[in-house]
Amino acid sequence: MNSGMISIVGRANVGKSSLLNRILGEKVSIVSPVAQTTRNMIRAVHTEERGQLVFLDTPGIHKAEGQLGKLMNKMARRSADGADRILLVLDASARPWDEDHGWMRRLSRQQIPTTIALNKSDLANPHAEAYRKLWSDIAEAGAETAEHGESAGDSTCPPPEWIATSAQSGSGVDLLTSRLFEGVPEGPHLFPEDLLTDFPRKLAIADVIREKLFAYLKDELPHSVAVHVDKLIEGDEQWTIDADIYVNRSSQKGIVLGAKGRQLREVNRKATQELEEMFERKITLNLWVTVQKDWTKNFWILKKLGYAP
Ligand SMILES: Nc1nc2c(ncn2[C@@H]2O[C@H](COP(=O)(O)OP(=O)(O)OP(=O)(O)O)[C@@H](O)[C@H]2O)c(=O)[nH]1
Ligand SMILES: [Mg+2]
Repeated sequence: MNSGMISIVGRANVGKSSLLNRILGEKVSIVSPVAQTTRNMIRAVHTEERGQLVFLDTPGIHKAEGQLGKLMNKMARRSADGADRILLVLDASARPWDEDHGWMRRLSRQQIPTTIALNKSDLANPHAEAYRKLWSDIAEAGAETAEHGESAGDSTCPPPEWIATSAQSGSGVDLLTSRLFEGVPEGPHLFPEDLLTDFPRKLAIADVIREKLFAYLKDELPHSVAVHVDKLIEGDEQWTIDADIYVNRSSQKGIVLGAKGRQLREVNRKATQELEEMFERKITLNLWVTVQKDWTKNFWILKKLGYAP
């Protein structure tokens, strides 16, 4: 058997969480068209006869503003440190961004083997070659710097393996999974076989609510919104969940509520439906919108939300 830890990294919105859910065949990490959807590190376990892959889904690297953004970037960068292998996800349908560049520079200078998923291959992908060229240029430049003694980095970083994937259609995902199994050390399972994720239940519920909410919010508003599960009562027959939706300013409260609170009711309905499927129970979900002035800058609130260590 082969078993190992794989850190999934890349810039925001490339499909890291979508790809993870596809590999697992289960939804453990929320997905949305909004950049910076994932805010925590989410550990998920994929067990097969051939071994176990333990994934860490991470926030996408982005130009950070404020304490939350910086914490997310830091979390993502550090996740690469303890991994047996890195899965760098790129969006082949878009040209390389500075953040892709940044990851390549970082990964090409370290010794952890890297697999690269050129994701969104179901879309036109005229930029796939540009990414390959970018990697070889960066790796070459790194090797030259090391030769001139300007860097302590070792130039013998193994070349990455490239696989075209589509988290949407599933194409390339089986191949990717096989290559990841081949690419981690021989060894027994690291976690119990029936464990899918150790992400705390209250945080997972908050994320489902946030995902439903993101579908309605535009521009910068998603980045000003957080969800905190205040109470979770797990009865035998049904669960009751009380959750607060935090916004930064009182002007944002009405936007979240929508006309006559209709939007929030819709969010509640969709979240309840998904949570009932997830936990196979009847769920009563109570949602409140609360103004928490500048919560994105408040360390204690970030900690309460599980966004800070
Ligand atoms: N067409 C297409 N869309 C995809 C694919 N993978 C992901 N998406 C879409 O891309 C968007 C971002 O997906 P996520 O999985 O949330 O991306 P992420 O990299 O986890 O993003 P962050 O958590 O913000 O860093 C969503 O709208 C997905 O539906 C794919 O293979 N093809
Ligand atoms: Mg994500």
